[in-house]
Amino acid sequence: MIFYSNWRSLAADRVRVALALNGVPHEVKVIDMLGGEHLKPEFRAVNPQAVLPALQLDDGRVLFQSMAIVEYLDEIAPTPPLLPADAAGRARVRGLALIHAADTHPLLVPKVRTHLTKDLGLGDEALQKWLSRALHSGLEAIEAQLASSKDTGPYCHGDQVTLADICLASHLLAFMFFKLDASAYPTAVAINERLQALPAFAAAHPLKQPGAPG
Ligand SMILES: N[C@@H](CCC(=O)N[C@@H](CS)C(=O)NCC(=O)O)C(=O)O
Repeated sequence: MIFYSNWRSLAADRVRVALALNGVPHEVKVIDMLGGEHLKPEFRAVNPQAVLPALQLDDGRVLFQSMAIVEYLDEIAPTPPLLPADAAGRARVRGLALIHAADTHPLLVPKVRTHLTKDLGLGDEALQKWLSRALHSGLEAIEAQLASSKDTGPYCHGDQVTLADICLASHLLAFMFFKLDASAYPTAVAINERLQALPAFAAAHPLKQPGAPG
């Protein structure tokens, strides 16, 4: 398998953590996203949407969209399982994950930031407000769910790491990248600290990947 990735991509991070958790063998191909390599025809031939990540299977088929890829990995290598055994639990985990992956992260990606600044003329301060509002409102919603549910345990859902934790960690990486303060969300922060202490999350951290600033 070839995992098309970049240290700065939060969506790639979600797949990187899943790969680290379930140990599926793969090769990493770094795409220089900040330099625009993902927009070139060579990468569009891999993923016509021109976004990271992508996962090329050994038979040549290419999987796209991080949540679909993580669920694929969970299906082919279900140890540890990234989704709970019960339907309501799976819905809760997917719901928590999607607050980040569907409702928040799309507002932050490079092409949206470029559109806001280059096409619509937003200045740095206004852009930071945009990012801050998106990230705070997402984390506020996640925190409210986590803090109010008896299903929350040491991790987002009980005592097993799930897709919700992968997305929570990704959300807090965005807080780090955009220099925001997450202290108003103590349940989320405490869970993330537990996650970052796990070898898979530690090894997958963006700042430990090739190309990351030293
Ligand atoms: N929903 C997609 C998001 C993919 C995405 O937008 N990836 C970003 C990096 S995190 C990207 O490649 N953006 C390129 C761009 O904005 O030009 C997923 O979860 O895979």
